[in-house]
Amino acid sequence: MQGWRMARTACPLDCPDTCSLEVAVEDGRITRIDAAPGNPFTAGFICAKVRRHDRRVHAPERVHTPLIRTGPKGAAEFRETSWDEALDLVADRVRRALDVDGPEAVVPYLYNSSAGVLARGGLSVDLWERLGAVDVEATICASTADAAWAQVYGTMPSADPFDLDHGRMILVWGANPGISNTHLLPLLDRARARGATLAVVDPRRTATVRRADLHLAPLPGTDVVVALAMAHHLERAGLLDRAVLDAHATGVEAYLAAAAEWSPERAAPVAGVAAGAIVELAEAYATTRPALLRVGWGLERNRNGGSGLLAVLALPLLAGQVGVPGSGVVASLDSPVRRPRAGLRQPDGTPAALPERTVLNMNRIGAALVDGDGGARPTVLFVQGANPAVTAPDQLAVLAGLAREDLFCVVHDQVLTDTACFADVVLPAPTHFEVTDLAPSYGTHTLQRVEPVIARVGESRTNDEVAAALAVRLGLPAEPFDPDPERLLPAAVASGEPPTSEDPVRITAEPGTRVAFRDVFPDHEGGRARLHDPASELPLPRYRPPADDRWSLVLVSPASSRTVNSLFGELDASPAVLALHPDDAIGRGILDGQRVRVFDDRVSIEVPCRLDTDLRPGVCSLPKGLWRRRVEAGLTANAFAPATLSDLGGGACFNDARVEVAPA
Ligand SMILES: Nc1nc2c(c(=O)[nH]1)N[C@H]1C(S)=C(S)[C@@H](COP(=O)(O)OP(=O)(O)OC[C@H]3O[C@@H](n4cnc5c(=O)[nH]c(N)nc54)[C@H](O)[C@@H]3O)O[C@H]1N2
Ligand SMILES: Nc1nc2c(c(=O)[nH]1)N[C@H]1C(S)=C(S)[C@@H](COP(=O)(O)OP(=O)(O)OC[C@H]3O[C@@H](n4cnc5c(=O)[nH]c(N)nc54)[C@H](O)[C@@H]3O)O[C@H]1N2
Ligand code: SF4
Ligand SMILES: [Mo]
Repeated sequence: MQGWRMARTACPLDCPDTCSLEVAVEDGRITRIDAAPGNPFTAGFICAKVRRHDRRVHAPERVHTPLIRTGPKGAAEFRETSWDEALDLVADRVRRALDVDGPEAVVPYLYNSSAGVLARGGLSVDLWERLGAVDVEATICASTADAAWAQVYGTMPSADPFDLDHGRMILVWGANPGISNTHLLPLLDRARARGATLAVVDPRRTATVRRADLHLAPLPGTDVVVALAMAHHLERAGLLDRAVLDAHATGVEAYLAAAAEWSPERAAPVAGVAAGAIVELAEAYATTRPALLRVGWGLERNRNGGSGLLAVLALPLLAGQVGVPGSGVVASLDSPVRRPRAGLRQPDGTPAALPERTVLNMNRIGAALVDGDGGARPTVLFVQGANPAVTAPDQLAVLAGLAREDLFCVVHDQVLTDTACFADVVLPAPTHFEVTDLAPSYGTHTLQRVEPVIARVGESRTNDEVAAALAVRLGLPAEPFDPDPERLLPAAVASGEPPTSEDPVRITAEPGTRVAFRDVFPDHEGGRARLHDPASELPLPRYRPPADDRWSLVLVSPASSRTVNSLFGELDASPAVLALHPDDAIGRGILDGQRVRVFDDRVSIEVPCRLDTDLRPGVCSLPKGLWRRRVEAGLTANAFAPATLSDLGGGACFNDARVEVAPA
């Protein structure tokens, strides 16, 4: 590919925006990446990370050929090898494990949330399903929020981000669009310029909070009592919209009975906010019409995550904020990992013929690797599109598991990640600039074509190609595993034709056409929202105090502008910094810039500390997605994150980490 040209594609990274990209290619290398026109949500700009994505595509860390381990586990010593040797070895070890240890000892850890539909939900999923290997549930992100949405609203689609143009009030709850959903910011600014009120519920003063009229900074994990107290106040102040509740909700009295236990005065000390601030927010939300709620994932990542979401998602009905443009909820439009797989299990695979599989919650991967976590101890781990050494909870257990001499570990990735350092076999994967795929958006209504704008770097193979090659070696029929994307793409699109190179951006719903309880309704009985679901594991929201109160600081690990999860983490070598509120520093004798020890009873790390008034007292922060090299001990925030599960959907509890901090 000699010469200079412009090419067009889309960004399928795990980010709600799903930008349309214009890429300059010179002599086969990417030299510039910017926003492409034609996408109403993302035209104009892209994030700084992806503007420099070429540094990763053409990075020295890129894996170019399959690798086989030559040194001790974790030492990252490998020799290059051929695909045939690597695949024969992997297939042989998988076959042996299936026969000798049983399918429950073969663990495919597939996530691929930063890749297109085929890479995520394609043949790889089919392969492990057919082999009867362990079914690793993708619970590390959004599973709590998705379960809560399903409980309250069923399959009802969420509002469109462009509905912000109609809201007189925007309530952002547990989301940080300035970092993780940047194309929402211009819409928030436009709403502000029109005179709309902006309120934010977040323990930190984010860039969004700095634009806001109202800010409530509850302690992480206490959203449930804040939202129930808002509901309680609406009832006692006569601000409930009884007509809307009668028409569109069930379980109202049970919900209000749960809320009756949480007056703002009782909720205030639990959440660490003023009762008056809860009342003010409740009244503003109920009386400014229309008001639009934007919920993020910040409130799901703790023991009360399901309760928090159930309580918050009821507010639009209680306040009657439904039925007109600019009301309702902007949530995840399409969950990052639940992508259309219908049709991909073709052509001969009927679900009935599939073997029974053991289920493993992804958040328990550490315990599972170490001792089986109550089930079989894995002997084969196949990691694809994930970096659990730095993204899963209970990092000590994950690293101990990865270091097991008797675990055969395969990692399929683009670069030598912290997880790949432990692999017996590393397989090179292409970036999305090298493949054909589809990128659906979970933050706006688009479906786009992902194009190969450059040739494959090195000998990389797609997830589907690897699945196809392993399927043949493991005795499965070749035809259903044909990895040609042009064959698979139409099957991945639920309705209509997939977008084409000539027409790469498909708008899947026009703004203003999915107004809740006007155009779209829950698929529950009577088209009603369920505020109480007796059939659920969590029928009503409820508050549970922290399980462990020995350590006084909550450690949160929010998304940072430098990485998407841990992707791009290799490009930053600076030491990780702990952010701490000055009030928490003074009593501990900690000065700005000083080295501190962050510890609990199992883990101790040393990092520089930055005093930061943007945090609320009682909460400290390390970014999510750090690579191990960023901290001397090789342990990140995930070492403090418990592998406990949320109260709904088995979700991760990263923000239930509790630590103490002292001068180093
Ligand atoms: N640049 C960038 N963009 C990303 C990502 C990234 O890593 N980097 N990750 C992508 C992915 S995978 C996801 S899931 C989304 C996440 O998108 P967001 O949900 O916006 O991101 P988070 O940073 O997880 O959390 C949002 C906010 O919740 C706050 N928070 C923490 N705990 C609580 C709590 O208990 N209650 C409340 N009310 N707020 C709380 C945090 O302080 C944070 O400001 O972003 C996506 N976009
Ligand atoms: N402490 C803390 N940890 C967290 C969170 C938190 O809030 N706090 N949040 C969590 C969240 S929201 C998420 S979504 C998870 C994400 O957790 P992971 O999915 O484990 O993390 P990523 O860093 O996104 O890893 C994706 C990897 O896939 C590779 N990749 C990209 N495309 C392809 C492809 O097509 N094929 C293959 N084979 N590989 C590919 C990338 O190079 C990258 O290394 O992390 C969680 N971890
Ligand atoms: S990571 Fe998000 S903001 Fe950045 S280019 Fe991709 S879709 Fe756009
Ligand atoms: Mo996520």
